[in-house]
Amino acid sequence: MDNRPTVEVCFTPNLYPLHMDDADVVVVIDVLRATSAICTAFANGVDKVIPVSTVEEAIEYKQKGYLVAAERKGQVVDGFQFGNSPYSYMGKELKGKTLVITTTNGTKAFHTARKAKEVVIGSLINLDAVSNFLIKKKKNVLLLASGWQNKFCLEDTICAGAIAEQLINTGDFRSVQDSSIAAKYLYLSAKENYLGYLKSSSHRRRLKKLNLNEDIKYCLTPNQTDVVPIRKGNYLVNYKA
Ligand code: 3SL
Repeated sequence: MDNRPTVEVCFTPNLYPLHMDDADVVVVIDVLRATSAICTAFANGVDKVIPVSTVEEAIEYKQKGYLVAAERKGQVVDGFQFGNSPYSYMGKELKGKTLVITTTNGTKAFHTARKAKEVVIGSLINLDAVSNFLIKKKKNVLLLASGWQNKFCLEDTICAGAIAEQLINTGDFRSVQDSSIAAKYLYLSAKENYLGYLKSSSHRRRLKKLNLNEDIKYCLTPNQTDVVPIRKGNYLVNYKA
């Protein structure tokens, strides 16, 4: 009998109930752009991130004086200072602060996994860091792609495939589901040129129309930071070994 922990991929949040019982650690992935933005915020010294699902919750935090970001359909929601661009989270003024954020899909996926034992944030920009964190844990991992409004997204699946590949290559993990095999093959086809591979993907086109090309390039550049945001209560902190 093979007792090695599993690493599996869930293509969209609405499939999560089918996978959740197999997971000790859930990795929420939203490459374009929520989890890339969250990793960037930690890399630039943000202390805590509180992901919330709705704009109403975000407004409540804003009224209490928090620094709050809100994005819907790729754009900053009226009345908020920040949206979902990683470039908004590179300033020194955010150091030591708590950031509250709501996004179309990423923070909803975080909420979907709220009952998971452990939740971690993954993206291409912290690919090796999050993979090494999971390799050390040696627990059953579920890679949850945030998708777009519960539809499949190529970039999140490719990132899931990249993480799965690193775990499998250690020999300490196994994958049994076809979603994981598919994610791995998509990653292997894309890994030499993420930008080119995703050229006609729906979210890349959506963000390009909003003139967010620089965000796309940034989010598709692997290993720019070694932060590993982990859930603690209802918020995220950067894991420190
Ligand atoms: O869906 C999300 O959470 C966002 O990342 C979408 S967007 O990149 O801001 O359009």
